[in-house]
Amino acid sequence: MSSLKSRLAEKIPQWRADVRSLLKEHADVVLGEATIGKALTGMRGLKSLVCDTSYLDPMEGIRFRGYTIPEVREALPKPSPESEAFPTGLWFLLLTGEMPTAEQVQELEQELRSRATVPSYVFAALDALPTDTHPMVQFSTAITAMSHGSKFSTAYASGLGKGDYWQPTLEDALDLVARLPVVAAYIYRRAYKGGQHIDANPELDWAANFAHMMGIDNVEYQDLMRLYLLLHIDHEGGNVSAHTSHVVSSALSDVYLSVAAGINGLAGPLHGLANQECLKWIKELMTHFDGQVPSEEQVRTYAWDTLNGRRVIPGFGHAVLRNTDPRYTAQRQYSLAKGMGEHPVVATVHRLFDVVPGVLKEHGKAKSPWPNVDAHSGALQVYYGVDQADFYTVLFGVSRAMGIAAQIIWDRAMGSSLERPKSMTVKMLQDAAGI
Ligand code: CMX
Repeated sequence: MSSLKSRLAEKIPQWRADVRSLLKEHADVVLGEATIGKALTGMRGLKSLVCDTSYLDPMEGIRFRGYTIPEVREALPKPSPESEAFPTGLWFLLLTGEMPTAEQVQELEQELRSRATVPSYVFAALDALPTDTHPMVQFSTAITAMSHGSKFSTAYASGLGKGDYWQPTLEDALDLVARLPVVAAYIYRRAYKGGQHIDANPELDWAANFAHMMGIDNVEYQDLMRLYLLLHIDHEGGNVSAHTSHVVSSALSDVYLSVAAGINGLAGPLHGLANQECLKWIKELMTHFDGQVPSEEQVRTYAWDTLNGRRVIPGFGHAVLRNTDPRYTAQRQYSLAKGMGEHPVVATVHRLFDVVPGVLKEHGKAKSPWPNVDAHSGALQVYYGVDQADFYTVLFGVSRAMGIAAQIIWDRAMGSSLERPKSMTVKMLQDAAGI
């Protein structure tokens, strides 16, 4: 048994006991209130989900199993002391709650390498789509198609007991995570490089191999890929993609179907697609001002034009965060440390940081005027020549699928219930309000 699986097998009985005891002895403890306001505003802030992999504090940002972003970047195993940490190590941490050793990460990397063969029917399904199909549609299609080989669904059909659901779910998750870079690189090469595909390099780690299969063998980009895939991995349970996958998975749909559902949510412009929208907005802004890095005044004018046109400024604001997203800060620091600040797109992103929050504050609508992860990620990709903005949400999705899969494994291990909240009619709300 791999050390990942054995750590889970050892820990799950205690986690189950903790959850059972909460349910048996404290089920009536009130966590928050469902009000008419919450029902009509997307349940914003309603405490009604459980997620152990990560927690999002409005001011501090994300913590992965209790660790901040700087802490995981420092403590997780790395290919070399100067490199970024292996995102697969963070997946181990999300799954088990334990900081992995270098040996455990190497074992997981090897496990993923051995599972990375994508069934030919997945490529056939992709090849049946027009090449200009949005990359997120292609990505979702490929993930859905892989459900054909789900080990969970086969085991479930054979009468698998509930206590063991997590085991074939872990198998499916390992297969899925192993294959995602192959699938995503296939989509990239198909969409933008004339379908000239590149084989995996077994010498490389999971993240670096993704960069290699995209066709970028620059070691700096491989390191950026590690950082990118680490930063986007998980953002607790209530965001659109994780929440959607959780609901679908609660019906015991397999990992592929559940993750694909979340990926479809990630493809929305208010969620993951904001990274695409942000780069497009920046390019339009720059084009508007002769392709130069715009001045502060020009950014202010353009931001106001966007707001007055009743559009959102992509990459700014957040449903939970009320401060600059530490995922943004990590990317900004990375760009400055690597001397990327002079690149016109990176410089424009930094100028937006100086201007847009002030504009959004003056506008007075957004509860948070600060940048989120999507405000910076595209500029780093452009720096290394990946300027196909339509592909950016696939990069996000490769990473986020890991966090979602970890959450699903936890749900299965805990025997989480079918998700079925109660809806009400507007008339019922009016009655409740005494109208
Ligand atoms: N530009 C313009 N208006 C904005 C805004 C922005 N960046 N952020 C919020 N607002 C507006 C909202 O549209 C809303 O307007 P209405 O009252 O007319 O509907 C008002 O401010 C209040 O919204 P909020 O409570 O602050 O924000 P929400 O929780 O409703 O939405 C989010 C959060 C992220 C969808 C919103 O800030 C937004 O649209 N941002 C731009 C898109 C973006 O960057 N999304 C990525 C988020 C991170 C991720 O999931 O990847």
